[in-house]
Amino acid sequence: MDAELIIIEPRFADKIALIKLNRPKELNALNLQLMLELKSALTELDANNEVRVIIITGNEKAFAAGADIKQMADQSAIDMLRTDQFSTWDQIRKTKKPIIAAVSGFALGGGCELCLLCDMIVASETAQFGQPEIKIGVMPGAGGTQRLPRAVGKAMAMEMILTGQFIDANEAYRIGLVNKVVPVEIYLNEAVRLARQIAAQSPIAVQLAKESVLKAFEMPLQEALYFERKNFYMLFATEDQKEGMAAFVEKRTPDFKGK
Ligand code: DAK
Repeated sequence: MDAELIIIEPRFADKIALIKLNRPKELNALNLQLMLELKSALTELDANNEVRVIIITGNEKAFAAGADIKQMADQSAIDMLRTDQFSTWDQIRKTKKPIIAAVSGFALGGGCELCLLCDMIVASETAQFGQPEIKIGVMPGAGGTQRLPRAVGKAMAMEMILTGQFIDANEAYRIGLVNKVVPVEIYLNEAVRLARQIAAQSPIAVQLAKESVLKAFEMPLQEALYFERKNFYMLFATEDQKEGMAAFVEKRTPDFKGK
């Protein structure tokens, strides 16, 4: 795929791939082209057996400062409805492999929502998160009003969404929005370290575990528990389950093949 606004860096030796958002002058504002490229990259990497974990990152100054306000400014409601340009976001949600957001600088509006669509967030000490849409006369539209309260609870989500104020990385950690906060020099390495740990597991178990965790936010408890149990049973059809349990008994490291 010829991408202009993202850089894809496969690291097959580690079974991971990095996607770098690359509109630095615009603080990685998520315009339609960038979102389409991101969607295609995720679709390709999700289908690539050499890749088990995907990292999305930006640069030190910005993960992404939101959807591109200049591109949206003159749109009418009917334009938006007719083109449904934002449906690319649904595709990101459908990625089966785990996605880690490695965040430094601004993660605002759609940028924060993109983080919320990822499965884990590693933040640099300089990261700032916010849903400032209220300040430009709108509100979050890519999941912020739903995923943020599920991640951090109603009180903090309300405050962030209704005031538009940003929170810093330590506050994001305190309220459970991010997994860890590390110095800016190492945030990407830290995300890679986390990705490698996951990539060493059985990819089928990882996929079904991710799918099951996401159901916690989408289904009533009883149905979700049933869904979890079926996934658990299904893993007994894999060679990786046999390998994992045999390796435990034989006191060796398992070699998961993804079969
Ligand atoms: N869009 C377009 N350009 C942006 C931008 C954005 N979101 N954020 C920054 N830029 C551009 C600036 O216009 C500036 O460009 P020039 O003027 O130099 O040409 C350049 O990036 C550098 O920005 P600043 O000069 O403003 O830099 P500062 O360090 O002074 O300030 C800032 C950084 C991040 C505090 C500030 O740029 C800012 O407040 N940016 C806007 C943040 C924001 O309001 N974000 C939310 C946007 S609304 C949906 C999907 C997604 C969405 C909605 C629905 N569906 C699936 C339905 C998402 C909506 C949004 O994200």
